[in-house]
Amino acid sequence: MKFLKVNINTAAPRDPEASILLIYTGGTIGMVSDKEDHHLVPFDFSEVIHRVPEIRQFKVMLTVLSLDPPIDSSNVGVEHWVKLAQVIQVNYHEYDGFVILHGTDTMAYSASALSFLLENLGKPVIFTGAQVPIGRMRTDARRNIITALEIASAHRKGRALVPEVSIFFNTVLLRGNRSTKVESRHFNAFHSGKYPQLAKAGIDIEYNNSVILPAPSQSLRIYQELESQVAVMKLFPGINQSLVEAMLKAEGLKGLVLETFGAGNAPTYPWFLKLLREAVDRGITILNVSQCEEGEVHQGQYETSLYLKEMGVIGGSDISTEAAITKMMFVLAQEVPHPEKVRMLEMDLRGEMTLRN
Ligand code: ASN
Repeated sequence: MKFLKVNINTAAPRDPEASILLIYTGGTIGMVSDKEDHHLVPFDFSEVIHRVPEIRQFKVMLTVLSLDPPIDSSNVGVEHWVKLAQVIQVNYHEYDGFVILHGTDTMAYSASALSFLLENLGKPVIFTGAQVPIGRMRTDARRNIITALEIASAHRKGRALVPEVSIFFNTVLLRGNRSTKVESRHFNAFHSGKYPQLAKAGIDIEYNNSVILPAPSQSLRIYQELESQVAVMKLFPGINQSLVEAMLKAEGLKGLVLETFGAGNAPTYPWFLKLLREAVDRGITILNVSQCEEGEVHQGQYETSLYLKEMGVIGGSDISTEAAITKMMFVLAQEVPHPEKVRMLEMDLRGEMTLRN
């Protein structure tokens, strides 16, 4: 996988307010209709930039890297996340901020993964994209790119206003690992129901400073390992024993995100309890997250979650599924003893969950 530097004719202002690295990975933002079949396929970024002439008015130094070839975000994998983290590390000191153009379908997963891979991040890493390709009249791409660039450049007294991995979309800036794609048709594609918006873009961009992560006191550390032997199991009434068994006994499985009902509840069928208990005893790490859009997991509130706690299932509080699966990939790849991995999953590492005592 490689990134190409795109030579674009942006203005190089004499007195730039910031320098930004724009990383194009693909997604609808840069798609065109395939001539034969009329389905959307990604296209070259040098074309994309021609559609946003406003960028030339920005007083920022802009460098563009483009994934070659660009991809639909359904094809994003662990290797793309590691590569993006490496690109940010290599360029970290040269730029004030990073904007990643990415398909919307898996953007919340990618933003979550990057939040874990980049520890002590002191600069903005903003994901954005579009619902309508940039070549179309009613595209939302132009506004999303321009606002993301503005937020990535925003600083006060030499410090970035938003030193974390976030998603800017439509009118809102959200913490990356708190976001979920909720819309496939309208422009307000992302939501973060369990955490306040970091900023809202109207006539002005209003920052909600009290909920933005503080600047770190230590320097950036990147991680390059993710464990891919993980799975998500969404519970539903009537779930079938052989399916649960096949999943829990899948060869090599190391971790499971269990999407439970309400405040972290699951069936108490004897076969279900037995399979879960055996999995935990085999060393499979299980993280309990709720299917609810609001509220959190509280293991032990009901009998239907008490046994999960007793057998060693970890309560995920209000973490989203996207953040839970990427956090699990990150934590299980660490070379630390198992109890330390459990402790990390219970902790709030990058603002991804709310801890309540
Ligand atoms: N399929 C596209 C993607 O995620 C959707 C989009 O970007 N709006 O790459």
